[in-house]
Amino acid sequence: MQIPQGVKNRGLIEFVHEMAQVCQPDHIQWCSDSREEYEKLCQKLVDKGTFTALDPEKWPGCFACNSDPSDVARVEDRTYICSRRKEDAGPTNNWEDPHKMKAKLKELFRNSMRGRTMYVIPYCMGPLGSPLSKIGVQVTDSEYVVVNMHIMTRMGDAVLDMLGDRGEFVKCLHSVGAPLEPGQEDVTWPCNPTTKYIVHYPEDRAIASYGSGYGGNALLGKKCLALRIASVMAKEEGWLAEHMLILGVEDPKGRKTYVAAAFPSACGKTNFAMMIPPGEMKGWKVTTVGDDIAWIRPGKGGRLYAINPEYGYFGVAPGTNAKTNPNAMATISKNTIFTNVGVTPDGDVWWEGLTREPPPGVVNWQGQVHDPASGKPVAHPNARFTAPASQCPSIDPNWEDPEGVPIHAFIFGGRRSTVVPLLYQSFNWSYGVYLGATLGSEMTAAAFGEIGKVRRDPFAMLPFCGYHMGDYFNHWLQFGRNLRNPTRIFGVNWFRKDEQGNFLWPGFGQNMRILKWIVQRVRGEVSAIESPIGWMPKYEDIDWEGLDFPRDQYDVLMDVDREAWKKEILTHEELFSKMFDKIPKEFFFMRELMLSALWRSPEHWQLEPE
Ligand code: TSX
Ligand code: MN
Repeated sequence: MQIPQGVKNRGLIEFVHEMAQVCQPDHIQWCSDSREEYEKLCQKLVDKGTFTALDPEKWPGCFACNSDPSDVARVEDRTYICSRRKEDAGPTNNWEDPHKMKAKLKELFRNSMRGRTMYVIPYCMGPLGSPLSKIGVQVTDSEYVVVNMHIMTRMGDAVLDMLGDRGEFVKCLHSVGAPLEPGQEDVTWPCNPTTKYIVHYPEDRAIASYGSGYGGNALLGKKCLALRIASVMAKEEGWLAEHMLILGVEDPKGRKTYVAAAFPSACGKTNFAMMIPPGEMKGWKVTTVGDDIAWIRPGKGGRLYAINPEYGYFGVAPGTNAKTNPNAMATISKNTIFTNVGVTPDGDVWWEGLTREPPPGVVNWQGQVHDPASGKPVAHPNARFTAPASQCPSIDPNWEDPEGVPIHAFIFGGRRSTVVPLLYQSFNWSYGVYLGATLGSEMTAAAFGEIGKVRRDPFAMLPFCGYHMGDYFNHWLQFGRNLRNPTRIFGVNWFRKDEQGNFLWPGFGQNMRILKWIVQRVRGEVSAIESPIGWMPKYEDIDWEGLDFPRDQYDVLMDVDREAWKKEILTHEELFSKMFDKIPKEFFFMRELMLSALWRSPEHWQLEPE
């Protein structure tokens, strides 16, 4: 094996050597961060028929590709946390004994890269040189993975420098699980249609992914490292690795407030991270630090600081358009990879929600000319774009600050058509942790269960926590005990509906009005009403400039129905029963406090003194 000059780390050389011994690739290629390498690999993917170059006038530097129909999403039932002890993985993760799993995977990976090239990708999650960043090295036999990693991570020589000769890194092994016999022709999306494994070894800081080429399963820096492995590191080292967007709010005086927000899937996280305030709110601006993951640590002044470990966006395409997210549209206008969208004969792309009607002759994600009568969608509902974060017009000037940005508020939100009001503020840190732990969202796609049913997704971390969820709640509580001035926590729900099924809140850019109240609360500039479920804004304290939103509609949107809330709180029990042995005792007290407060009728809800 030829080792490039810049590689001095013994552990790295050993790792690559060992992986090559097992996987038996035809070639080994060490990756750099060069544009030349990126373009060469894109061209290779075009030559193989995987990529289609889009119209260079309309979509400069953009490509589209379709995955195998069996390889369109994360595979949660094939995702494992192989901690030494089963109870460390907890009841919400799949677990297998790490020795047994390694033996099984060794057989799967044996010769798995025959006929292919093994690419070695040294990458950094977080700004280069930041004390908050973590290094990973992924070996993979997928060119699609390499070009996506070019966009989603900082990679190459600078990372090798950071790693030095003794630095530690997360070992990431990936194979599509489709070796080629001599002379065998490749398919456009190699993967293993029957066998897939996404395996994490938290104590070893190692990840092995087999059989899938799809983003969340194959770009190991994202969900696998930056959430599952990092959450374990964070618990041990006293920080937080969260499934949160980070945005900045600038007020008319130029003062900046950063917030981090957790939402389950299908709540419009990327839209919120890139939100454009309504024109009437002159001088208010939103900037984007990240749309998916936040690493958060206590820092200067007893405050929390956060980085976005990622370098790009791997966002859902359907529903994205010039109205819902103009900043995303600008971000993906060049140098973007589209996966499982529709493509027109003249090199344009299309997905549901981009425009009203699909363009004539558009080819769907399965490669067939779209037939409107078929009822089949043009784009897969989980179709994605991979785009550089630096291309986002609202990118925050401090998004690559190695110290991170100071976080002044946390927001938890879900998609709830009933019960949960538009906006409320937690009384304190522990109650805020309870709000995060009981986060729930209504299902919008049949693929995830009964439509309209509330699915609990604590902190939006259920599929991404690398250890016992009960231990995770306790870590959040403990984290707050160590903060001199705990960050304020808020709950939001953009999705409440009236009896006729209409959304009560216009959402999108209008959410700026909600952010403004949050910013004012953080600064102690506005009072609130003490309801049983938290502090809530008075109608006259929301900025209604340019929006006709009558008080009676506000009252419906903010209503706390006491009977509905008693029922809601009882459903929290269901969630906790699963991990009863490790649920913090605070949660039970919190529930009793809330239940008793719900006996008090609204006319007795107190206004907090100014
Ligand atoms: O992303 C959304 N956000 C956050 C934006 C900053 N979506 C899309 C969710 C799907 C991924 C929303 N949908 C939001 C929202 O705030 N609100 C809604 C619900 C809604 C949908 C359509 C309208 C209004 C609300 N249309 C009109 O009022 C015309
Ligand atoms: Mn996510």
